[in-house]
Amino acid sequence: MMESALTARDRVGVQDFVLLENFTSEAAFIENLRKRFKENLIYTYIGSVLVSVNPYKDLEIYTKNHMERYRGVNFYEVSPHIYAVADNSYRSMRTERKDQCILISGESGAGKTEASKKILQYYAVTCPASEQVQTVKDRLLQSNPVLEAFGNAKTLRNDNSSRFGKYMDIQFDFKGAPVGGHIINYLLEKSRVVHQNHGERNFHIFYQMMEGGEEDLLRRLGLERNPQQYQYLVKGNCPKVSSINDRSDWKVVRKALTVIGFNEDEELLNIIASVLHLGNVQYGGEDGIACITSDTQIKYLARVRAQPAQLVSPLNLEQASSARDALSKAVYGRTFTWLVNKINASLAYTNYSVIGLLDIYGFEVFQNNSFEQFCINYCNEKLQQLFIELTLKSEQDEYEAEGITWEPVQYFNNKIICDLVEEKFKGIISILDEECLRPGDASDLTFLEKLEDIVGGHPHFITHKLADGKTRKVMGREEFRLLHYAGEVNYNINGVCVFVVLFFARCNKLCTQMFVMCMSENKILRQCFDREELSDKKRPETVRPTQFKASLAKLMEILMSKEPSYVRCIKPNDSKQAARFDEVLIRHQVKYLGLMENLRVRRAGFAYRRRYEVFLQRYKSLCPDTWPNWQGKLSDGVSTLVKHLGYKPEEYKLGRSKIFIRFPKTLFATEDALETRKHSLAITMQACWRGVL
Ligand code: AOV
Ligand code: MG
Repeated sequence: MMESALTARDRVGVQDFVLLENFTSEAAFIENLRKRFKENLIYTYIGSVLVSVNPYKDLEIYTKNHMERYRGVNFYEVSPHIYAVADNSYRSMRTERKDQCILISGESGAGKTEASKKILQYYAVTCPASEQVQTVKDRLLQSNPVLEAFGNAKTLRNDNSSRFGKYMDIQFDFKGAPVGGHIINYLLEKSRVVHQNHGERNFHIFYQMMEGGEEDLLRRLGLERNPQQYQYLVKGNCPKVSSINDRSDWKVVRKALTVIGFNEDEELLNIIASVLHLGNVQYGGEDGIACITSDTQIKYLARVRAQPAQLVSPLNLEQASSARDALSKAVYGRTFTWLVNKINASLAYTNYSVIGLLDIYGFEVFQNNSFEQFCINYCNEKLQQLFIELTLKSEQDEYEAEGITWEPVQYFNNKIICDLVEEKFKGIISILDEECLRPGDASDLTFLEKLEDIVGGHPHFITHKLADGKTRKVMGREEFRLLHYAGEVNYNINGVCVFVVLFFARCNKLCTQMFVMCMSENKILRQCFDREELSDKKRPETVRPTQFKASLAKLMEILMSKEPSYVRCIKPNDSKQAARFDEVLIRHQVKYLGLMENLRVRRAGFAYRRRYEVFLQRYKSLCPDTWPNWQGKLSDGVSTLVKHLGYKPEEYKLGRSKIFIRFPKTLFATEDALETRKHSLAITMQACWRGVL
C-alpha cells in the first residue's frame, strides 16, 4: 500500500512544492515540474499559489465534470487546478464577505489569457443563475472574443497575444450569482495599427473581416478580400496563421457583438475599413508640400468625412504620412476604448461583491523594443512587486494573527527597478515626460543624454557609455538597457519622443483632424472625438508616460484593497510546441518569478497550515477520541488527535484558528495513515458484506 503511494509520487511528483524533500534545490523543483508536465499535470501548488505550465495542447481537464469536482472542495483534497483557485476565491468572497482578486502573471505566451478565460467559464457554469443572470453570464463570456478580436494580435511570442492590459471585475449579488461586470483596459499597443514587425500581424479583427466578411458587406465598405492589398496589413508579411481560423472567428465575434447588445455593428465595421483605406492614402507633391495622390481611398474615407482638403495641411511628405498614421492610431485606439465602455454599460450593476481578474500583457523582449515594450515590461515589474509584497506580507500577517513567531527570508526585491522607472523627478518616466514637454529642441538623443546624466550610475541601467568615458561596443548609441527582474531588455529610443509628443508639436494640425472627426457622420467616431477636446489644446492625444504610471498606481491600489490569489504561468518552450520542456527557459522563469523564494518563505516557518475544522474533518477517523465526531473545542480536538498520532512538540504549533505543521513528512505520514485506514476499512466493509450475503 505504502509502496504504491510512493511509486505514484515518484512518477508524478508532488502536487505541492512544499512537500518536496529537498525544497531548497532548484534542480529538484524543475524535476518535479518536468515529471508532472510529462504526465500532463500542468498545475502544481506552492502553498496556495498555483504554478501552471502551458501545455500547448488541449487537455481533457476543463469539462463540466471537472468543474463539479472542484465545487466547494478544499484545496488539498483534489489535484491542483485553476478551478480550485477560482472556487477558493469564490468561497472566500461569500463566507468572508471580502472582495477578491486573482492575479495572473507570466511572460508572453505563458497562458495568462487562457487561464483567465477558464476562470470566467468556471463561474459561468457553476454559479447559481436565474434567467436574468444567464444574460449577464453570456455577456461576460462574450466580451472575450470581442476584446480579443480588437485587442489581440499574432506576435513572434504568441499567436494570440494580448496587446492591452485588462482588469475585469466580476460582480456577484448576495446569493453568489454573477450579476454584472466592469473592465478597465490599459494602454493598447496602437502602433500595431500602422506597423507590424516581420512575422507579426495587425489586430485580428482586420483579417477576420477580410476572411469572413460577407460579399456585400465588403463591397459596401469598398474592401477587397486580400490583406496583401493594404499597407497596414502587409508590413509583417504574415496574413495567415496556422493556429488561427479568421473566418470562423469572425462568426464568433459577430455573434458575440449581438449577445452584448450592439446595434452599431455597421458603424464599427465602417471605422475598421476606414483605417485600412486611410493606410493606403498615398502622398506625392511638389515644393515639399504633400498632396494626396490616391483617389479611391478618399471616396470611402469621405464617409467618415475625412476629406482630402482637410487632410492636407501644409506638411511635408514625411509629416503627412506620420500625421496620417497618427490619425489611424487615434481612431483605432479610441474605438477600442469606446468598445470597452460599451461592454461595461451592458454589464452595469450596483450593490455587489467582486472577484477581480487581472490579465495583462506578459513580459516581452524582441529584437527591437520600443516605448510600448517599455510600458508593458514596467507593468509586469509592478505586478511582480505586488506579488513580493503581498506573499511575504500575508505570510507575516498570518503568523502574527495566529500568534506565532516568524523568521524572515532573504529575497530579491525588484522595488529598485520600479523606482528606477517611476521615481518622481529622477525616474525614467519623469525624465521622458519632462523632456517631451520641454519646448524647442527636445529629441530622442537629448532624452538619452539626460537619462545618462540622471540615472547613469544605477545598477539596473546601462548604455553604450562606460564610466571611464569609453564606449561599450555591444550597444548602439540609440538605446538603453534595463536589467528587469525577468531579464535584460534593450530599448531603442528612436522615435520615443515623437511617440509621446507627436501631438504636442503638431497640435494645430491634429485639431484639424480632430475637427473632421467630430463632424463625422459616424456616431461612434462622434462619441470618440469630443468637440470639447478641441478647445483644450494642451490635452495630449497619446498617453503621457506619467498618465500610464498613474493608471498603474491606481490599479495597484485596487488590487491591494482585495484579497489576492496568484496564478504563475510558465512557458515551456519558445516554439509554441506541445510536450517540449525546455529546461533552460523554464529555469530562467522559475528564477525570475521568485518561485524558489516563494517556496522558501512558505517553508521557513511551517510547510502546512490548515483550519482546525478542516484538519479535524479530514483526519478524525485516525483517533478513537475524535471519531466519529469531536464534541468539544476544535483546538482541543486537534490537539488530542495529533498527540494520538505521535506528533512531537517541535513538529507543529497550534495557532488561534489553525494548526501549523513544520515538516511535510509529518503530514505525509498522516496522509499515509489515512490511506491505510481507508484500505482496511474497505476490507472490513467487504468482509461485512460477505458476511451479510
Ligand atoms: P498569454 O496571455 O500569457 O500571453 P495565452 O493565454 O494567450 O498567453 O496562451 C498562448 C497560447 O498557449 C494559447 O493561444 C493556447 O494555444 C496555449 N495555451 C495556453 N494555456 C493553455 C491551456 N491551459 N491549455 C491548452 N493550451 C493553452 V501575452 O497575451 O502574449 O502575455 O501579451
Ligand atoms: Mg494574453
